[in-house]
Amino acid sequence: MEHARVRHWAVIGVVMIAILGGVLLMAKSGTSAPAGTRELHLVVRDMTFFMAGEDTPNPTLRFRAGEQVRLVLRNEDTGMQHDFTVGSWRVASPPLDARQETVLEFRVPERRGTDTYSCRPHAQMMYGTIEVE
Ligand SMILES: [Cu+2]
Repeated sequence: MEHARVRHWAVIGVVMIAILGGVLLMAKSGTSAPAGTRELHLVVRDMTFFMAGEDTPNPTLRFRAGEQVRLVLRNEDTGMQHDFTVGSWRVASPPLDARQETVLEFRVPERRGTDTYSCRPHAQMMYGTIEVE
């Protein structure tokens, strides 16, 4: 009986710590963008787009129709200019030199389906899919 009670409180303690950790994590990640804005960080290296910290080349970007996006783009390719554009959305960054970074803020169209993003100077190889759901 006594043993079961101790275990009961231990379980509650673990759950409380998990909830607290989740709240802290949410507070921390929410500092850079206003509520409801999706923020993503894209990096260009070796003529390829990557999500910062990941290694899937030219990853599929997923958005919700109508959502606000804050896209941070960084060019890490030495000696080469790159940009980011979604032609059908009229979204385009300026060309970035190596080690340059820019922030694009835009609203995803209210239309589900797929679109394509690319780098204009290298659109033949630097492109990927956007899925809007
Ligand atoms: Cu490029």
